Amino acid sequence: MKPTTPRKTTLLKRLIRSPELSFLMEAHNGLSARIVEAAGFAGIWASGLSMSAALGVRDNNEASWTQVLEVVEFMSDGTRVPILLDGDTGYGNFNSVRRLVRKLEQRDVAGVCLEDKLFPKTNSFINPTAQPLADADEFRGKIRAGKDAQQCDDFVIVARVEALIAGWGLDEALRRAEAYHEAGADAILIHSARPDAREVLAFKAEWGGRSPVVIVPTKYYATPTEVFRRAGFSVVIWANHLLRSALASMAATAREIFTRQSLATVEEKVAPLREVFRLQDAEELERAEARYLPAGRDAPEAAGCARDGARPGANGCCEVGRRSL
Ligand code: SPV
Ligand code: MG
Repeated sequence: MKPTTPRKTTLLKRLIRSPELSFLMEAHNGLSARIVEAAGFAGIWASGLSMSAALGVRDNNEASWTQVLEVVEFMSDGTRVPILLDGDTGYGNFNSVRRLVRKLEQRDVAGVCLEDKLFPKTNSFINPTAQPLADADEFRGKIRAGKDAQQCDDFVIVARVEALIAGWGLDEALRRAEAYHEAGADAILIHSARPDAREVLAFKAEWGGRSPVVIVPTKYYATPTEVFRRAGFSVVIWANHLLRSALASMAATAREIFTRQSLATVEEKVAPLREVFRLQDAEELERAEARYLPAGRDAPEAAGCARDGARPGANGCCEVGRRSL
C-alpha cells in the first residue's frame, strides 16, 4: 500500500499551530512556487502584491479573482507544500468569500488570508491615508461564512487585522482580532508598516496565546528572527522577496543585453537552460513519452498527426497536412 501523505490543508494547519516558529516564502507563479519548495520552505505565501506585479498590474484588485485563481492553480499544481493565498478582502462580500473558499479547495490551495479593508484594496505600504477599514461586524461575517463553506476541516482561514496600518491603534487591533477569532479564524495576521517591531510585539504581548499570530516583517526587516521566536509568533511571512530579486536581476540583464547588443557577458550570470528544464521537470515528460507513445515513432509528429486527423507515414511524418512545430 502507498503511504498516505497528509493533505496540504492538514500540513498548513499543523504549521500554523506548531509551537515552533514557521516560515512562508512568497511566490507569484508556478516557477517561483517550485523554487520556494526546492529551497526547503514548508509552505508558500501566494502574495497579492507579487502576483499582481508579475501580471504587470497594481495591487488594487486590478487582476480579477478568477485571474488570481488561475495563477495560484499553476502554483498548486507544481508543488507539494501547502499554499496560503493572500485573498485580499475576499473580492466582495461574505458570498464571494464562500465561493472563493470552495474554488480554492478544488484547486488544493490550503488556506486563504483575508484582510479587513474595503474592496478594491490598496497595498498596505502605499499610502496610510488610503487604508479604509471594513466594518468589523461585516468582516466577522466573512470569516464565519468562509469557515462554514470549507469542505475540509483543516482548510485554514487567516484573518488579517489592518488597524495598525490604518492608524487606529492597538486597542482597535485587539478588539478586531478578538471578533475574528470568535468568528472562527484559525490565526490572526497582525500587520504593521513601522520600521521596527514594537507594534506587533505589543500586540502579541496583549494577545498572548489566544490563537496563532502571523507577521509580515517587510518593513521591520532588520529585527532579528530570534525576537519573533521568543515572542511566540507562529508564522513569519517573507512576503515579496522573490519578486523583488527577480525584478532587480531581470532589469540588470535587460540593460546589459540592450547596451552591449550581445549575450556574451550575461551567459555565465543567468541560470543555465538545463535549470529551466529541471524546474519544468522535462525529464518526466520524456519518461511518459517512452511509456505512452507507440515505439519507434517520432513523438511530436505522431501527436501532430492525431491532431490533424492524418495517419503517420512510414517515417512517422504525416502524409497530409504536415505542420511545422
Ligand atoms: C502581499 O504580499 O501582497 C501582502 C503583504 O499583502 S503586504 O504587501 O505587506 O501588504
Ligand atoms: Mg497583499
